Amino acid sequence: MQKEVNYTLSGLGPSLDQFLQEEQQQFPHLSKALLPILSAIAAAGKVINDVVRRLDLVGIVGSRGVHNASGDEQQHLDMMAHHRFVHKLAATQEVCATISEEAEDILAFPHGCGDYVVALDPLDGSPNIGVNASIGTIFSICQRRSSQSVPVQPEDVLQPGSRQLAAGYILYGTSTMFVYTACHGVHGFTYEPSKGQFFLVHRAMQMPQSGHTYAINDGNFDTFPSHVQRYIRQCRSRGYAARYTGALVADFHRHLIQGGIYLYPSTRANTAGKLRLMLECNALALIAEQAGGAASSGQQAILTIQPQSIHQRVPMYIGSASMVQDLLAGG
Ligand code: FBP
Repeated sequence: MQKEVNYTLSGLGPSLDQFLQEEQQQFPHLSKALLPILSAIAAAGKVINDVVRRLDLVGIVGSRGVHNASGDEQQHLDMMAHHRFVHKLAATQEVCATISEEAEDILAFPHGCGDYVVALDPLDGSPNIGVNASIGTIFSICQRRSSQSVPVQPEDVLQPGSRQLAAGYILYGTSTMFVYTACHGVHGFTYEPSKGQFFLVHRAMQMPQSGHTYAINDGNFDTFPSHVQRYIRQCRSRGYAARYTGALVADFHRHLIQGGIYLYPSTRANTAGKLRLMLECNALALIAEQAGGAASSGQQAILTIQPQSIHQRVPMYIGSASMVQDLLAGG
């Protein structure tokens, strides 16, 4: 009889809320609003996690038969996640507006107060929803630039990634993790359902300077720019592992832990790349740089790009610094 695997939850680290309070005390200049906003995002993530773990049972798999502002086919779970995050953010009274992959325009909250704007990809990796593969949520927090006395302006949301106050993601994987930075390092938390809380498991995460894994949709190889094709051939000749899950958050998280590079270049179908600067790239680029990694569009660092529109797409090469530099050197 195989010995039953026993584990205990003793010695759990601080919960996310406890850690956020500690960080606030350690860095008094951090906005007091970050705690309720990040807690609201985590709370919505717990609800999504609960649904994700029983998707086929609750009958929420499948397409709505419509397309979002980016032209992607909208899944029921996309919209359910969108509404859940927007509702929780509005309730904080700290957020004046959100932008979301699932909404065409700025969603200004009627209460009018709140000094912060949040950019969201409520559900990253939508093609994975119906096949029990990892999916994620990506978020980014900036301070509004216009006065609270006027309605939210486009310049309140169209800010370069370097102006983010905090950013992160939730990974609904084999376990559910919350990873964020408030520009004082990157910290990872694992959700414990029996306690209904995220608990610290990775303090001050550092992305390895190099790695032996690359993530790219090889099906588009023939349409990649020549320098990307050269780099992929180099990875193959070095015996690197190709790991592409179909969810940016899952691929990125692997590289944050083990080192590696994720590439989404321009392709025939997406000549400016597929990923959205405001809703996916900026948040992960801040995490990458805070953890010692790098993120580039091929032309410039992701965090320096001045956005022109909410759903603007950019190519992105993100991960271990030396791997991104190798790619750019061959560019
Ligand atoms: P969504 O936000 O619409 O899911 O698009 C982003 C994404 O799903 C990434 O998570 C993933 O890495 C990529 O698109 C997969 O795209 P493709 O199927 O073109 O390789």
